[in-house]
Amino acid sequence: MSRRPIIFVTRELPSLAQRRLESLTTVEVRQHNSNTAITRSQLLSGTKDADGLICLLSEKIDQELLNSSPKLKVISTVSVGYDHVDIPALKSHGKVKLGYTPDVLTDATADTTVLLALMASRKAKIGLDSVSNGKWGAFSLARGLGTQFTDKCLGIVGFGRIGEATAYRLKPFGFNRILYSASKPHDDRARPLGAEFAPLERILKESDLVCVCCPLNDKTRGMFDLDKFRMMKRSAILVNTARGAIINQEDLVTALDQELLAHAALDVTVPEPIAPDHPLVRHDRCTILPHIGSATEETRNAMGNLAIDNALAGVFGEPLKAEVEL
Ligand code: 8YV
Repeated sequence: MSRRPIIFVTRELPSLAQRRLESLTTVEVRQHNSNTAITRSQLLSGTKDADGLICLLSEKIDQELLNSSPKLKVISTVSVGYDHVDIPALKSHGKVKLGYTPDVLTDATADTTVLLALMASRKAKIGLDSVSNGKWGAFSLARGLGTQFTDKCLGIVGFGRIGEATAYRLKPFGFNRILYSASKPHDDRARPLGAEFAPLERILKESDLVCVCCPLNDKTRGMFDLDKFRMMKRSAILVNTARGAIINQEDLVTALDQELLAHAALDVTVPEPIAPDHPLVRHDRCTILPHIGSATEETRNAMGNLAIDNALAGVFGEPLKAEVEL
């Protein structure tokens, strides 16, 4: 009798997906079931005999891992982003498919962008701190005032699924214009929103709220640096729910200190977790969430299930439900 394919899973999945994983009978599931992140050597030894791997964005998938896993047919990442995967190495290796989890996390991530935009515009960080530190004080008509989005300009950097969903959510707040940047214009998707394709520089110059929704790659790494912050309105808000490395964080500290922009609201940082004494964490005009973009029951279970589907398809040589074209 031929052996059952082995799928190695680097973390516990959300409860419903985890139950499904545990009920699988056509494959042997091996799981690193600890609350702490898997170490590199645990990842390499767990994947060594595996036909399939279910992994997270924090786990580096590179040439060394491919070389040490001769049976591997599929890598199934529980994420839409795959900047942790060495794509050229995977491409030249040629025998391993890459599955990911697009679409199912679009709504949750766009919701988080809106959450951060509102937190920043209404100075929620200072307000929350004042409540918990006993500094709420007497009601003031003049202090702690935020801004609103009515008649302002919205800039969306990256107009994929999440960028588009973000624009749909934010439009009803009353923006009078929406600008977007992308590698090419998306006229059909932009038309119903009345969104205009624009170069990044124009977006930075004209927008009151700039939302970063693009993938991390060679073109976008460090894209937001001091030069770019100098182009922004001093009253502008920057929200990043994509990847921390798209922003040069040292430059962001300088830009906030020099009041080149009003507020940065981040769901992603470098590293994650960011140190609690990092100047961005300490800054009144920087709001940071711990990478919760996709962190809802519904979304994380859907991501887990899609990752299982991709892994199962891959180990049995079938087309993946959501495959990255290499
Ligand atoms: C995920 C993300 O929660 O999907 C992505 O690319 O950044 C997050 O939404 C994370 O990847 C979990 O692995």
